[in-house]
Amino acid sequence: ISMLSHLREAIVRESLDFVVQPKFDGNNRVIGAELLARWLSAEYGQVPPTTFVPLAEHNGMASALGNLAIERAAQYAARLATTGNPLPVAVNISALHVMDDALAGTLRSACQRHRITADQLELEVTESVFMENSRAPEARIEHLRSLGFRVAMDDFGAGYSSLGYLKRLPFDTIKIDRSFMQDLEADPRSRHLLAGIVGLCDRLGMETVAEGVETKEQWQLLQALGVKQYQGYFLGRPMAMEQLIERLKT
Ligand code: G
Ligand code: G
Ligand code: MN
Ligand code: NA
Repeated sequence: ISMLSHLREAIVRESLDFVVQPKFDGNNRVIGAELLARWLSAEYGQVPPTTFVPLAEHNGMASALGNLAIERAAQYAARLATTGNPLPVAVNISALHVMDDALAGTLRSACQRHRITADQLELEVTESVFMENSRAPEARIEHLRSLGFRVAMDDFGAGYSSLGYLKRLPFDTIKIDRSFMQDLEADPRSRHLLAGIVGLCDRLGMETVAEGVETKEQWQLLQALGVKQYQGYFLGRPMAMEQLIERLKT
């Protein structure tokens, strides 16, 4: 049997795991968490999401995977709130799923069942949402935002990023791709670009998150460049929800 049929079964049986990676403010306080899918297969071992997410997307399972993630994100957001930390939980949403008519209803239903408000969920979409959809995704994303869900542009600067996307759509947050962090110390051009993106987003009323912060040196440089939100191995790796709750107690 193929990996695809095992993946289909894992999704149908809801046997994927979800870890969370915290996001931090400049004072190292946790301000939210991103949900990340993990698949431990009996046949293939730990399969990376860079393998199984595209496999799901290319085989009609983008929404099924996304629905599982939304359900878990809502559950985790409710859990965080009961521990006194009503932090938003961010969920990665495939470009195809954004255009699914059922998405808004799925999100609202998850919020109702878990007794959370829309602003306790954040949707992370990549710029591929603009390239893979022939119909304009603006209306869908505006609708989701009008319902109170926060929407972030993920991996900004990774691909054929166009400033036009920022013009077309007011995102709540821009997540600056980790490729910018990698040469931050060595390359002044990267620093100028990053500072420019942060300034631009400030003026457009969008928050910025630096992703993939791996070293103290990068983190210090980012502080100096005006970044206010951070994510990356230096500050916190993806972890089980229980671990995050323990960490929030200290
Ligand atoms: O967690 P990790 O760095 O291994 O994730 C690799 C890629 O898989 C990232 O692009 C991430 O956004 C994506 N990813 C992780 N979990 C999910 C998920 O639940 N849904 C979708 N659509 N993508 C995910
Ligand atoms: O595309 P997206 O930003 O959703 O991808 C998140 C992925 O990035 C996850 O797979 C996560 O494991 C990974 N990640 C998170 N922090 C870091 C980091 O500091 N360095 C690297 N290389 N990857 C990271
Ligand atoms: Mn993401
Ligand atoms: Na990202």
